Amino acid sequence: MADRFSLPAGAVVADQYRARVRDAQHDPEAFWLAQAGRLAWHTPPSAASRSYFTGDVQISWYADGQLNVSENCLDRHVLTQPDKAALIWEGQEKGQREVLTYRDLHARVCRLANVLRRLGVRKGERVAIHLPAVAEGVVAMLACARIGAIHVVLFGGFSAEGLAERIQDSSAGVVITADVARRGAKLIPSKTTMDKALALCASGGSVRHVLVVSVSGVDVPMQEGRDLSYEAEVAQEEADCTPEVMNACDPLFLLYTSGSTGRPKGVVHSSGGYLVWAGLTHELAFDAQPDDIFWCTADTSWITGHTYVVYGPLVNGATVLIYEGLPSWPEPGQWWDVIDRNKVTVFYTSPTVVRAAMREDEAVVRARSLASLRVLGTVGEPISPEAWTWFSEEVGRGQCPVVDTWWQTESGGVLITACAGQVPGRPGAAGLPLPGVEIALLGTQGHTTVDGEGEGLLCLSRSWPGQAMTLWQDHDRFRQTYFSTCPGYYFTGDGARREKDGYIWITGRVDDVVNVSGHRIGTAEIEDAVATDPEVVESAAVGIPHDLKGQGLVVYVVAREEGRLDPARVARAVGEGVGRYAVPEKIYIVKDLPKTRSGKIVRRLLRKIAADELDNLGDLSTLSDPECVQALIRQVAEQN
Ligand code: 6R9
Repeated sequence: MADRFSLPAGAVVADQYRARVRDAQHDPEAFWLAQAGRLAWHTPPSAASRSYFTGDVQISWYADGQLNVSENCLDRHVLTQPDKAALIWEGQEKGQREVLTYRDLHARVCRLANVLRRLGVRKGERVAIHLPAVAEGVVAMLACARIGAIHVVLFGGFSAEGLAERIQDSSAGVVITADVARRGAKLIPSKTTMDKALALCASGGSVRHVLVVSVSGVDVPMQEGRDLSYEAEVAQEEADCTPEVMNACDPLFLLYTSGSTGRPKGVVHSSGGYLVWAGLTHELAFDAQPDDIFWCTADTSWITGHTYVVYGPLVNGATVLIYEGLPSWPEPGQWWDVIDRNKVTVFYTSPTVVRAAMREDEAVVRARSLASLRVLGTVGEPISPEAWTWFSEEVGRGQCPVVDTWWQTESGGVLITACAGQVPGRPGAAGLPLPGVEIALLGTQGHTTVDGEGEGLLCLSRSWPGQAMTLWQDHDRFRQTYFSTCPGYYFTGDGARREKDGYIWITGRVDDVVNVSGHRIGTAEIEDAVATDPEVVESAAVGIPHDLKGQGLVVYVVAREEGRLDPARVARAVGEGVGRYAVPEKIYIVKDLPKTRSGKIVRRLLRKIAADELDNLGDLSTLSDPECVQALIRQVAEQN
């Protein structure tokens, strides 16, 4: 039972927080049912969780409740605060700024929702959204929610192949893309890449229409009958649209993420439970206040963008900021200026951004006021105590709590953090599980729990409202992936250490997932892309520590014939198969990979060799050919 009690006596937390944890433990069903009261329901739910982690596995929250997510994020606030800014958008070009009130955002969402309906999109159909950081990204998600379509937001960095795979898997009927995406001085050809992707989809692919948002106004090829101008289409529609009444367990969206096996997983989130979780965690983690200007710098194609650019803050009636530009283009300090110009109160970003800022001249951050900031947060990867302290002192001027938030695509929202104003932060530690979140550390075999202080596989012993319901059209894979390693528990894929007073330190992924600047990259995905080259016999991708990116990706490739394969060609295969963001730091062409006698690649060794940690290679006696290690070290040294 020890794992049930997530708040040890030694933890120094605010009374309100302690009371919440106690209530949640005392009667979880009542606690979570009360949380449903955050939302406006067409039919309020009569029960909270009907979830179980055994047998077939079922994740079911507020099952008999009915609601519409966009109504919760918009209409409710249009009634009470129509003129409050919902969304402040700043473009990367000087002076580009737009403020959408709740009334404005509601109108835009309704117009697009009407377009989608006119194009035949019905409840339950998938709509793919492939947009840069423009207001239309938010509008598109909420428009889908309004008519009960399931949105699938796709990362701008995916290659045509990467897009095609996901569009086919989700069989989206409509795609919303842009002419181009601006990235500093570069223009990324979004529409052209999408055209290639659609050409790759099997003949008779599911996509009927492509709506093209004009970001820079450049001319792009439009396919007659299929492609439509977003602006021309929305201009024809009314600013009102009757919302579809949805069941709480109807999917709101699916979002692809990487795992240990090749194919990306379409994580499916619910309408009711997810929205409760988005609202509750936005409020708790960041101590959200009505007059906040909330800036989460995440791209909307990441779960962080879904939950903390769109659903969490908007369901709570807050003001969110979206900035299209890079932190240091055309010169360092852009993001600090965005904070000062817009009086941002909560700034939520990634450790990679913090590390990059730390490398700049201190004068850059010190020349800015940053006085509006109240709370700082990070997500996506561990933040070192040094980076945490720098963020707190230089950006927060020693005045703002820093919340390191640990969570995942599958969790819908934050699970572990030191809630601002409630739980004291501790540099390097993620914090405590949120009230009602019951974590357990399990032994490496997944059968014994680690009580109190100790280290183990990070699991959850009970469902929470934001938990993903399944993987798109593959419930069996869902069960296998998350519920078989530690029977009876949800296994996160991470390892963790717990201190005496309950603080959790995340020790990193224990599966074959590499975290490059917060991008979750499955090594199998990389290896699959490399394998498309006929000159490749086999390959192994591993992650090694990287100063700026947290982890860097290294790939070892065995070529069919010496001299016929070079690293640039392998890099191209990854760029084309997955996307440029996944191109490895370093590619080694080697003669052989170290394997166990049963033929398993020994990644531990590959990691150490790539990281140049040669003093302690560990036990080599289990290798089928221990000699290969010295040869490998030599080959790597030659290519460095
Ligand atoms: C929200 C998000 C999830 C994986 C997760 C873990 C790593 C996320 C972290 C963190 C240490 C943190 N991760 N936050 N590791 N400290 N605060 O990142 O979702 O893209 O699905 O990645 O990222 O390994 O399992 P997602």
